[in-house]
Amino acid sequence: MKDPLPQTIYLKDYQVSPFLVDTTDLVFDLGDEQTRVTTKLAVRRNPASTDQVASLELNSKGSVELQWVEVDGQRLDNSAFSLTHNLLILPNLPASCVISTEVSIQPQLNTSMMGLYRSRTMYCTQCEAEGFRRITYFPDRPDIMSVFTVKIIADKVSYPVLLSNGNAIERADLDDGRHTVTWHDPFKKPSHLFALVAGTLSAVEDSFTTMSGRDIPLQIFVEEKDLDKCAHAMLSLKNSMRWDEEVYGREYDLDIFMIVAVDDFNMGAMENKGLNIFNTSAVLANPKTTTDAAFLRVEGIVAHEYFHNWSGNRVNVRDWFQLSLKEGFTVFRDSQFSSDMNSPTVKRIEDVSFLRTHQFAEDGGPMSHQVQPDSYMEINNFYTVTVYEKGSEIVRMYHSLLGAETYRKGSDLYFDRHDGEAVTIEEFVSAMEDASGRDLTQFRRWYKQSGTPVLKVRSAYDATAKTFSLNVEQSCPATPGQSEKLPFLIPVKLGLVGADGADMVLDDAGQTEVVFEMTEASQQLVIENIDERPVPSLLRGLSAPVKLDYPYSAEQLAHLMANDSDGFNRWDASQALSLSVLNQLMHDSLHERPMILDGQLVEAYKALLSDTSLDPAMVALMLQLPTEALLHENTDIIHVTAIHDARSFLRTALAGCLASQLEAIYHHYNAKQAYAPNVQQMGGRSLKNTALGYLMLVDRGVELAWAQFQSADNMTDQAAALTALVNCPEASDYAAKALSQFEEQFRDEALVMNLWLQVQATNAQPNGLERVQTLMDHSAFSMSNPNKIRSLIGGFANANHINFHNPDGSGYQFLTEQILALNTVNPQVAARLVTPLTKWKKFPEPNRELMKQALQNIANKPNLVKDLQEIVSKSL
Ligand code: B3K
Ligand code: ZN
Repeated sequence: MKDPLPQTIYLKDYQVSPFLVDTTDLVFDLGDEQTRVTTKLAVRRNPASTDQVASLELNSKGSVELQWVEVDGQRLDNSAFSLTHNLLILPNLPASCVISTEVSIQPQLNTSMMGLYRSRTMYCTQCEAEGFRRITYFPDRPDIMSVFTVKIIADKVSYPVLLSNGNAIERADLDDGRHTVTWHDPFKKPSHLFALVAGTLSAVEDSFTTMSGRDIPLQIFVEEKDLDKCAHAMLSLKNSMRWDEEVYGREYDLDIFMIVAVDDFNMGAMENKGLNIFNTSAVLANPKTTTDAAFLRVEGIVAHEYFHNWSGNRVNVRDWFQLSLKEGFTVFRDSQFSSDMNSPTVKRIEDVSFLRTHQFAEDGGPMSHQVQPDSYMEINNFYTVTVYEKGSEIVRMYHSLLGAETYRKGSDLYFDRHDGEAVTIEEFVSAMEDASGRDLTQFRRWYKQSGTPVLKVRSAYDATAKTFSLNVEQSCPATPGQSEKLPFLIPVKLGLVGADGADMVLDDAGQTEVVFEMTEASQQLVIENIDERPVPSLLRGLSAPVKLDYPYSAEQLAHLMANDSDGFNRWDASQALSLSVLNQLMHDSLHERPMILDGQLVEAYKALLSDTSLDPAMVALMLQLPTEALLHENTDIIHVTAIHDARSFLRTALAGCLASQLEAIYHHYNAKQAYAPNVQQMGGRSLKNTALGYLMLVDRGVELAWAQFQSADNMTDQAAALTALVNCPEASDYAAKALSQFEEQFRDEALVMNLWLQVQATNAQPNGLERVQTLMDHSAFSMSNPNKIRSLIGGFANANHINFHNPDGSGYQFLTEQILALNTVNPQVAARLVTPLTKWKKFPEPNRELMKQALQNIANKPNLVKDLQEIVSKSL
């Protein structure tokens, strides 16, 4: 029999907690068999609650076993409270009292990686969203904020380092070989920001002097073997601390800041107060083992978690429907930081590519939801690209609508007003309104209407009146639960590019770029004194998270590609031009017509490659054709093979036409220099390796790739060469040699071996599934490590489309088996793996039915966790 659907939680049902918790005192006695946790909560009735006789409800989950409970020191007998499988209910409490409990838990058996669990030799925690209830009985909701004091007791030899939030206030050795450390965090915090770590860890130490002159020790704790991989994270941390002071006026508050790296972690990292816990993949970096992309990821995640200290910790969320209040805001803050540290245009292109590929796809599928959802079944399913990335786009729009200065006034007001509170998205909007004096009523729709709006723009040039008019219409497709949408406030940043390639003057003030604020379903913008028909450069920098529909000709796109003063739109024109070519090729492939290379695109690329004034990073990005994943998002019906064949054809044909230019570029940027992860070098490596990818297709690359693989002194070049060889049908001998050499060289480097798994998982040559299945038995793989699952199984299902979507259904069956194997073991990782199957409605038969069947098979599993039940039931 099918399990009933889990309960849905609604935003409209939010009620303040009947009790507040002023202080939380915890004692952890860590043992191999049992861990004992005693909890002392100073509680009082909440004056804001309308129910002053309510019982106190404390949450639990998993293997929390209650030993006893006391009220004001009096042990309660079993009739004085009730215990359900996940609640301890205490009736008839006085106005204020101290509740004490003791529980036993078994972190060594906890595979969910929520609550207290073990990663290799250490204990660590992850409490957001609802992990704290796996540790002890507690009112586990973000609006309960209290001052924590935490005493940890553990064996001194196995766990010499004992960490929690705040400052260490007491250390002592016990007679029996154990020791204790007590931590006190002076800032009130919600339970999801609690952290504990115990293990044998080594630390890299540094310090930072804050704007008010306080010296803050900084520590990054890792296993000893990884001490040589912390310098980049430390530098990123110091840069983040300085940047947040300079750009947002935010100073660090505690007396110490710590980061701990753990191997087994469900996501990138977690912003626990003063004690951030990181996935090793998001903190460790060293040129020999880490690619440029991973260096940038480390910098961005270190910054993101640090920035949460204000946007999330000092000002917290009232309930989980407000998640984007901290996540969207913090993603925007980290993207501003990464732009300032590196190339703003490159960063914007990467962010928009990610948004279009993943968030637009989510918004167009069955899991489409608002940035502030109305309901959820399992909150962990809502840590999504919509909440994070679209949420960040919304904050970005405040920045562009209000201007940097007023935006800063708004953020200052928000932080000052709500310091120490748990608030809602509405409070953020109000702060922006009050700081700017603007009415943002219509703008609020961005939070409550799901779906990706489409901006349809048509233009007309009147040579006699010398006017250029833009007729703009906005619409937003129906999404689950929302058939009709009201118009959004859409900032459309635009310029007009003349025949000479220069931006035209748009108004009397001499501006060459304006932000047109679209508020109606349909509007007209007339620009006067325009002497010739321009090419409009629309939505510069993607000024709003919308899709643009404008009938550009290939000539116009080539013109923008060569001339647009907005670097982002220059790249976007290259994407639009190649996209239109790919669409035609796809069509030809589908109808078994010969595919023919478009001359305009070749000419545009030739011009691009001859323009020596361009940033190599930009040239690389413009040369990279839209990915198959983006093509899937961009089409109504996903013809996997036609898409794959069209893209392969175009890459090969371009490689043939551009070979000598690409070869010259390759050699130019292959000049030896000492590796540094800086913008300039990264751009050169990116272009060189993009050129290598093309040269592999025309017989010119294999020897180059093999030589590069052998001589590389850094992981960016070595991994690019390995990927090139593995994906090249003519290089199978070299590929096999490179794979085994790589394995030999890096068998002790878990993160590098994950890359090794991923390169093979995404190899698009035939028999992909067999290769993945073989790798499942390799010692570098483990079903209990989320990074390895993401690299091998996730890599295959999300990025090896031609193999995963094999029309015999074998890819779907394989994925279903892995999801079900993870069902109760690690629900969060299992739920993330379902995403590719949720898109079944966009596929033609037989894939459509096979994908649907796979979802059905998951749905039919008895004891399906609610994480999976929610996604599967909403997708079917
Ligand atoms: N706030 C955490 C995410 C927690 C995810 C829980 N499933 C990391 C971050 O966004 O910084
Ligand atoms: Zn975050």
